[in-house]
Amino acid sequence: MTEFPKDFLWGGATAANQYEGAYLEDGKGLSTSDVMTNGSHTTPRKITWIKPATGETGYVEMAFGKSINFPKDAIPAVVDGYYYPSHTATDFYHHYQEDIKLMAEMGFKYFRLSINWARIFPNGDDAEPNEQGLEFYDKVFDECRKYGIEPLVTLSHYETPLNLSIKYNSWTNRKVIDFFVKYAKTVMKRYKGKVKYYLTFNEINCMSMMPFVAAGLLTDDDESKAKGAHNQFLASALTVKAAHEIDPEIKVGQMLAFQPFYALTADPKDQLAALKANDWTLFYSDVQTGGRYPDWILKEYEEKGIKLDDQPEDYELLAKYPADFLSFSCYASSTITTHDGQEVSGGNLMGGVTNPYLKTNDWGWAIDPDVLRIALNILWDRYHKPLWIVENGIGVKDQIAEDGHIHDKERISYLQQNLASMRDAISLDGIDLMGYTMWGCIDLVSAGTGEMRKRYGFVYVDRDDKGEGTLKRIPKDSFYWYKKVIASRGADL
Ligand code: BGP
Repeated sequence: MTEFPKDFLWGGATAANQYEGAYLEDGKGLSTSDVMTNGSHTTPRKITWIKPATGETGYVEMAFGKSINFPKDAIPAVVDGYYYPSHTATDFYHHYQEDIKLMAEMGFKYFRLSINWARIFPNGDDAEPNEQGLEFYDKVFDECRKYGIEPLVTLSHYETPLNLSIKYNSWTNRKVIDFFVKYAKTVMKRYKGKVKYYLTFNEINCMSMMPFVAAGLLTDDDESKAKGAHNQFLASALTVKAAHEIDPEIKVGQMLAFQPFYALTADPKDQLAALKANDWTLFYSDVQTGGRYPDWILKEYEEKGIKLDDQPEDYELLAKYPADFLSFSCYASSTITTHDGQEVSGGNLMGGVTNPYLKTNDWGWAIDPDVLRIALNILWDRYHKPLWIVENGIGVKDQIAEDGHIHDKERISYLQQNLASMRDAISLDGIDLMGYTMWGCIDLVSAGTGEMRKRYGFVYVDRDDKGEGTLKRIPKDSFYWYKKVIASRGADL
């Protein structure tokens, strides 16, 4: 069997709000994820709010593709009587030494984590950073270094400081660009020599589907989302510029949620629908990685009467400082049709209909290893920039067997096929794939449902959907399997 390249970056991925817990410890401020309750496969998560003038409380539901405009005069807030999974999560904050040791045992070269922005700037717009927050990540990076693990840092992973949402309506306001760039510069300077790879915004395109969750917007009309995207693009360009000035060794990547759309039939109408749906995702990489707005979106903005709060020099900046590499998440494919009467696929972030050729997991996500090779080819052909799969994996309701172990065959089989697909993309298609960080390498809270039982990890964490459990870490069968895969550089899947 062909091996993966010698310098392939093997590892796993996490996000602060789903993993760290300690949501108010050591000076951390509230972030958007801290006001999100748990949900389930059938019941959406809720974002709770308060009306400061009257004390009235309530919630809006976070259902994919559904509008979530907050009521007038309401601000998102932590409210009594709800369970908020991010407050404790799986407590990486107090388990980082144990967890990094487990990652080292598997042979990780890279550990993707996010810095929680509200640990560094608790309100987002503070004059000075919070030293205790900075110290925490110093300890984490030093621990990684002990084992020769490099960190891959996401600067913003669905955890905008809540104050920025309330005070500025988040990314709709150009002021937030400055706050973000200040934060980015603060951490890039502080961790110079410790962190080489950064990602700006996790799944930047998800702002169009869930503007509050992904980017902290309190409004979700098309103009707000267009402005939000524009301002994030500018923040990304300015971060690339600053990174190269601080240390030419630093590389700043884009992070896109890429779940390619297939047409259900050969009907040209379906083909066109799939093409346009993919264009919507790729708009974000056309700008952030490609450096320019595609013509069709400018036409669309014009037709809808959408006005960006832009300046002519914005476009020079975008062209001059595109992302150094393009990373993406890819769990599944989506299927689209213009024909009525098709079964709608369940639980799928991007929507779409059931693909008759594919099985799904318990949450309705299509199991489709070929989609990685397809996604890699599309992105490589379009941008010719190094690619990195920074999220992929399968959510499974793992159980501890009578022998005390977790026999997660389904996960191993999913990953075997997915890795084979990546290997083909490298060896048969000549694609520059830098690495792979499997999502949720140690069990953590699900972003979509807030559940614990939707588990992705190589390591089981004893915690349930109510936040109860000992937090004990137990390696699953996939832990030993992945260790063997990394040791054999993918020859032994
Ligand atoms: C991506 C997010 C992650 C992660 C993953 C799995 O969209 O970047 O934060 O959670 O999806 O999704 P879920 O947790 O809903 O299963």
